[in-house]
Amino acid sequence: RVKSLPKDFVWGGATAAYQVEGATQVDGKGKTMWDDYLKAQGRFSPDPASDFYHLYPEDIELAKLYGLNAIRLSISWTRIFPEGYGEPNKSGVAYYHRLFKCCLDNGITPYVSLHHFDSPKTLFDDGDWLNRKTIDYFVTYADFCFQEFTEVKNWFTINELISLAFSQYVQGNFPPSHHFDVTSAIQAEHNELVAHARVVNLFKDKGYEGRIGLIHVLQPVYPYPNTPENAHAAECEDAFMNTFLLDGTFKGEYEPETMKLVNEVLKANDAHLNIAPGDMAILKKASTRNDYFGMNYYQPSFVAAYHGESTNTFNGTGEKGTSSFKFKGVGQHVKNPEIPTTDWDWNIYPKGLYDMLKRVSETYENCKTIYITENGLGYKDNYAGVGKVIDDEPRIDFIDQHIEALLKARNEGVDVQGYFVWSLQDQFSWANGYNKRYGLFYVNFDTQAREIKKSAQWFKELADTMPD
Ligand code: BGP
Repeated sequence: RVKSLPKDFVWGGATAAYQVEGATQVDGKGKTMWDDYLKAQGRFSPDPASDFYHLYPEDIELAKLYGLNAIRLSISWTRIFPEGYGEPNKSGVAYYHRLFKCCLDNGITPYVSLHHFDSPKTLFDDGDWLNRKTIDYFVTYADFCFQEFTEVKNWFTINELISLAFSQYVQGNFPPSHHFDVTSAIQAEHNELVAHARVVNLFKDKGYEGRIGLIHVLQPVYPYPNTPENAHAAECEDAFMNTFLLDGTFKGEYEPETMKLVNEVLKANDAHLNIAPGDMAILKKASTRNDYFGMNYYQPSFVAAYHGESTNTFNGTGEKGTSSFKFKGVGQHVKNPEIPTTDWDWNIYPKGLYDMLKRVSETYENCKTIYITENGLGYKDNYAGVGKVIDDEPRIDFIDQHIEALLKARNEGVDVQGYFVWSLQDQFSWANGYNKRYGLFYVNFDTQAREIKKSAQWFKELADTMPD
């Protein structure tokens, strides 16, 4: 089964600050939009998570031992600016210097995002990305990080703009839990794009050293069954979830064909988008200045037309078959019986990764180098005891098939230069908690002990195929 990796391939594991660090109330950290929300929800706590705040040396050491050469991290905005703005918090700044140093000392290159779903509570209360002041504060925070963390050479502005907007305002499983508030969703998508573009422009105008880009999760949409009506539903969902953001990022304009479909979605939901004067010029300017693109890929959706009222249920427990999603005037998610699914009802379809890589590289000439910045399998791993390797064969199969799809696209000319598995170590999942594990390394959340999974050994084997 073992294939080989290309020379200089970036081979990493991904994390996000709030999902791994824990230590949410130490060293002057401010609250994010999650702290009070999770407390009120009472299902699980972000403390101590994987206690990465204290145990990062161990995790970086494991990464090195198992053949990784890169890690995705995010900076928690509220460790640096507890309120989102104002005076920087020295201990937060010092923590990230220690963390980056540890990575670099071990030959693990850090790829760092500035925002991974963790808006400061103060700004969240004031409208989050719907309030344009958040954009200004984000630019100031970004500028501070570029000046301060000169040891970082690979930056991403925002992680998964669509997941944040969609989960907050359509699916309702992220705070503030709105359902089918389509106006807020599309506005948040647009405002986050403006924030990203302003940061890219600043990075380039000020001549900071290094590379910058953003991360989109791409979820291909296939009609099922393939009828003309369902094909149209798939196009609408695709425009709303993928094309709107890709156009905004790499063309600096929303193509007429994209807007036709997006407007159809907005109209069916009595929603509207407000584009402020000057926004499109900002997007245009940034559209040629991204050094690379981070693509996250998990699954496609299969869609049939739907014109009834919107309704959804979210499977956040891993009880197979409990999710449903019906979006008025867009479509409903259906099960394609030929496609296997996870316990959380996510479709397993590696070809979707290949399809998306081809599409992005063929459609967007400003999209240069691509890194797969997340891909992995949420799975209920079976703990085997202290010091015992955990058998996670289904995860190996999943990663193996996706690497295969990546290499196929690469062989056909798509410039993919790296792969980050989600996730490096087990961590908590925003809307699912601690039983949805993704890590190469198992975390015993009672003791914080790390155990090795077979997938980590497999990862190492593949790393060893890379030519020197
Ligand atoms: C992405 C996020 C990650 C992560 C992952 C898995 O959307 O960037 O933060 O959590 O998906 O999703 P989940 O935790 O919902 O299974």
